[in-house]
Amino acid sequence: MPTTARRWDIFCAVIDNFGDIGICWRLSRQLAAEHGIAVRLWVDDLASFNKICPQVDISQVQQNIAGVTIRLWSASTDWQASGVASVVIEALACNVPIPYQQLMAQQDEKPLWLNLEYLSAEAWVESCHALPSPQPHLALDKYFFFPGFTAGTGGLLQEANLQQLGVQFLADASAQHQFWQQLGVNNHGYYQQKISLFAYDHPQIQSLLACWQQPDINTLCLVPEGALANQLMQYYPQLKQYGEQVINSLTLKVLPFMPQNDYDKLLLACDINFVRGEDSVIRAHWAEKPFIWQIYRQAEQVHLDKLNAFMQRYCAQMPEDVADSVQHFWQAWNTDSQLEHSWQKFSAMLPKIAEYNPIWRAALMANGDLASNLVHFVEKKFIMRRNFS
Ligand code: TRH
Repeated sequence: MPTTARRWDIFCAVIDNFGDIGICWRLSRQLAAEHGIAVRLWVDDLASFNKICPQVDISQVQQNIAGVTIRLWSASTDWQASGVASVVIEALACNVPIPYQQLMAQQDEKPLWLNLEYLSAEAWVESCHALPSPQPHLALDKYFFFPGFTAGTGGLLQEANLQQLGVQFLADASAQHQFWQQLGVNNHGYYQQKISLFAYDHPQIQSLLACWQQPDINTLCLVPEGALANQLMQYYPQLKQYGEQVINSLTLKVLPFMPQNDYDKLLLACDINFVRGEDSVIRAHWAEKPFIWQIYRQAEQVHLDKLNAFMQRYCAQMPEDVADSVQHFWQAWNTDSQLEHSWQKFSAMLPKIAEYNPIWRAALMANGDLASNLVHFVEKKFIMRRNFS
């Protein structure tokens, strides 16, 4: 039986923020839409899910959206009654519930169990990708699957038609106009610079906002609701939730969270994108506009090693002066430093960064997309199993 005819279960525990569910939701939709797989997405926090997908009804323990069965994962879930799938993915270091693990071990044909790991550009990822993760107490086949930026990893999430949709959107002035109106921006043509600012809080944010108040450039800065918007509303008491405030040539606007597909459009529609965490940064790659990444902070500053590993890869083929300005500003943005000087350097390089990003994207696309790589991996494992049984 091809794996596409099998059922897959994806487990998603929402730790904080939206990256966990954001990634699982994209993956589930793509597996269903492009690979015809019957996916059940088990998620323990429907309220967070609802923020990025408003169709999610938080009162329903089971629902079907975009061809994916969404199930609430809770302490009272009856695993015996729901049954197990042939392919089980525990996403982003969550743990498949013990009763479910036991059920897996009881099956005649054992499910294939995958640990879909966090994204990192560090070199060690290639040596761990696709390795078995022994489970002697359960006699189940489990493997690590790492997303990544090289051919030796599982690649990155990207839908087959994404590039085409982006080109169409950017060629369609009326679709863009409609999109801006939907966001409550009626005069988008007035702004020479539109910036999306999705970030955690930043103690020096005002030093950056000062740079965007130059009289010669009208700047629109769109801030999704959350930690940074809250910080800005404290600095600028007239700025209200979902409202806007004009400060010299800068218009600050707080946006409600929007559906994931609309957020992807926002990244296309803006000139510069500040992104964070794990999922929005990859979407910024696909939008190809100059972007700045605020990495998810971890204890003992380990995230800075990850940031450096990514910058090494991303900047490797850039002209030296461009690479230098990117690294300087990204470091400042991720180390809570003053931002004025490094922003001036970075902004001088914006046209060159915009020229470089499609080249970087093309290199990443050569690695295949994560969902397809996952499907091929699973198929190979089932074929091997059949041949050895
Ligand atoms: O929300 P995040 O900070 O998520 C983080 C990271 O994933 C981090 O690695 C993880 O450990 C932590 O969560 C628990 O940033 P990220 O990854 O960009 O996820 C945001 C998601 O929200 C992404 O899928 C895009 C989506 N989004 C919308 O759908 N609408 C919006 O309006 C916005 C701003 C984002």
